[in-house]
Amino acid sequence: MLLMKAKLASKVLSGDTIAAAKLISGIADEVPGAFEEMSHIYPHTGKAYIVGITGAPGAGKSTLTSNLISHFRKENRTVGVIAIDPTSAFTGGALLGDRVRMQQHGEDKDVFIRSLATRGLQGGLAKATIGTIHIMDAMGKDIILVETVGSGQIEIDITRVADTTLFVMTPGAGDAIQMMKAGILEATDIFVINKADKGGADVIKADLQSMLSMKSWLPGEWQPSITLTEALYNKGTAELAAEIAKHRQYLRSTGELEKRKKQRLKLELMESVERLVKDRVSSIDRGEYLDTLIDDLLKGKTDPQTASLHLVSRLVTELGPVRKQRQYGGRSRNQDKHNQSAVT
Ligand SMILES: Nc1nc2c(ncn2[C@@H]2O[C@H](COP(=O)(O)OP(=O)(O)OP(=O)(O)O)[C@@H](O)[C@H]2O)c(=O)[nH]1
Ligand SMILES: [Mg+2]
Repeated sequence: MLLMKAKLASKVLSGDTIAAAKLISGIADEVPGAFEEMSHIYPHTGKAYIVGITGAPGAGKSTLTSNLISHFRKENRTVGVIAIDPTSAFTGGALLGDRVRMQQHGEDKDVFIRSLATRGLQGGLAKATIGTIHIMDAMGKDIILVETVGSGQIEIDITRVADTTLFVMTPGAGDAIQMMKAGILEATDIFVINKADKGGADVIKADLQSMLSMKSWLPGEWQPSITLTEALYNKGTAELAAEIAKHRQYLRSTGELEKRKKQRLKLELMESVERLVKDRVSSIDRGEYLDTLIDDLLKGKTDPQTASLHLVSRLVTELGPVRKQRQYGGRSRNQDKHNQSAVT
């Protein structure tokens, strides 16, 4: 069993996209073996540059992404793309559209495109996205583009995983005002005004500039830049790529890049701890302990704060035996493997 798992990871590392897709699904579905498998992936990560592309539905994110893929491929860079499905019904058809738009890259073995469904994800978007980023990174992808629809908190989420965050806007009413509410001004590194062919791009640019000028900036702080594009006609792609490179250079020279990496690792560590604690809590006395606590809560015998303190102290006493049990389990699995190979 263990042997099989390591095989999957090494397949991923050798560039097997089917194995990679399997592992990504494993993480998204929280298959326990998938996390063990990731231990073989981690040593090969940390090289890729991550660009988040967010914005309203239909703003042109996928068209821009496709243009950026072509641009980076011309520079001989390998590219990974993670398209995060729109969850709501009104954007439900977008996935098919994305496939069509990105189809031209489907034959290129140096481009790996994968979509993630946020619907039904237990651990949320961040965990599955980060896992997929690691896998693509370990496969040697130089740049990873993460497209997500920004229609709520998700666009803020993306800034937690990306090195550079693009926010795609289109000429039209309301956009600039909404941005202020959602805190997007703070979360964005590069603003893209797409569909500039439609006119009105100058108006939105001026709005944006005046909003940016109202903010007070620290000396040397990155001030979001604004790039105009016509993604449908592949105009502005090189300028946008140059802005991304400029921001990357800024992050590198200020130490901010490492800071963002650390933030991501912290997020991942905390999620892992959360999963571990929840798993352990649910398994104390085969779940009976938790049931009893919940009953006590229902009857008003205790409150969540007090109950959680009890729970944590119980967990501390449980951890010793649990660890021993696991070590024993590990030996017994190896033993099985041994027996198996002796038979064959
Ligand atoms: N006129 C014009 N249309 C564009 C431009 N860029 C994209 N479009 C069109 O806008 C529509 C939406 O483009 P997408 O790239 O799918 O937009 P998206 O932001 O990925 O959309 P979702 O993934 O559904 O949120 C398509 O019909 C594109 O052809 C542009 O620069 N000008
Ligand atoms: Mg799209």
